[in-house]
Amino acid sequence: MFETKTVNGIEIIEISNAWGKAEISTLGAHVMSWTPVNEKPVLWMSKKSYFEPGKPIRGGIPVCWPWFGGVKKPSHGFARIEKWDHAVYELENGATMAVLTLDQAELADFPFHAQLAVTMGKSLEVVLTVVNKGETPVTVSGALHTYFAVSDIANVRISGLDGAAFEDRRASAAQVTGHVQDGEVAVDAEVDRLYTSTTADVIYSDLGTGRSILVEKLGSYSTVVWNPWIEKAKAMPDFGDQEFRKMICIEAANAGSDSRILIPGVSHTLAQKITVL
Ligand code: TA6
Repeated sequence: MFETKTVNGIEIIEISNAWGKAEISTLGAHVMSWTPVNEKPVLWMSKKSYFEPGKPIRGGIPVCWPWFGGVKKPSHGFARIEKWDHAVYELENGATMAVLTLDQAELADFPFHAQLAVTMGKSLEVVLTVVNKGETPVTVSGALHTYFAVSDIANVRISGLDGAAFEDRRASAAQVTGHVQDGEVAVDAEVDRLYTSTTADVIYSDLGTGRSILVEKLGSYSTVVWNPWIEKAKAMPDFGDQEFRKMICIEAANAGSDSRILIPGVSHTLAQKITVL
């Protein structure tokens, strides 16, 4: 079943079924929370997040499109700060699907149609499908910028990226390229890594709760792992100074060399599927 409520003039879709419950903001087509039945919340949300038109929500699953990062303003594209239309469907297997759409041509320098399909069943599946409705190819980048809730960042171990090349995107990095992941990813300082050529599934384990979560993806050769740590957390007004201890971002991306050329009329899909093991 689903209901909608309005907060600050923004419609929030609340879905619940036998598998759990979730909230999706129509501002940004943004999954704000997901709590499987008999589980603690899977996604993290800052207690200081903005929730107003034109500002990104800090937590959940930001939809970064049609560009990733600060290559242009607004950072991570306009999709996450625009209001999307929505429809909700109850599926035969007991899952619930919310379909959100955006196609305001004036937002981009090319006409497009974007759709985000969020299906909540045993897993949470988030599928971004985009189409270039113009006459010429355009290059886009993006990510499903998922913030996961953790007991403490010191308890996080991420497997599945061993041997993968990555770019160290911290401002303090002595060297950006030429890194290779050695074993599991653990975090004891700022981490801002773009793993540049991996389609691997990732499992992150929380040694504090004993919970492991499988993060699968589709339509992506790049994965981003981010934790701002102390200084960057302090520098963000919508991020509590100590909140970095309670989150890790694992993002299915089309970023860096994994940017995509959208041929007119040919769709591209970027998807992430999250399952509590
Ligand atoms: O995905 C990692 C990253 O690109 C970091 O460099 C940091 O900027 C983060 O995204 C958050 O970006 P935002 O624009 O949401 O503050």
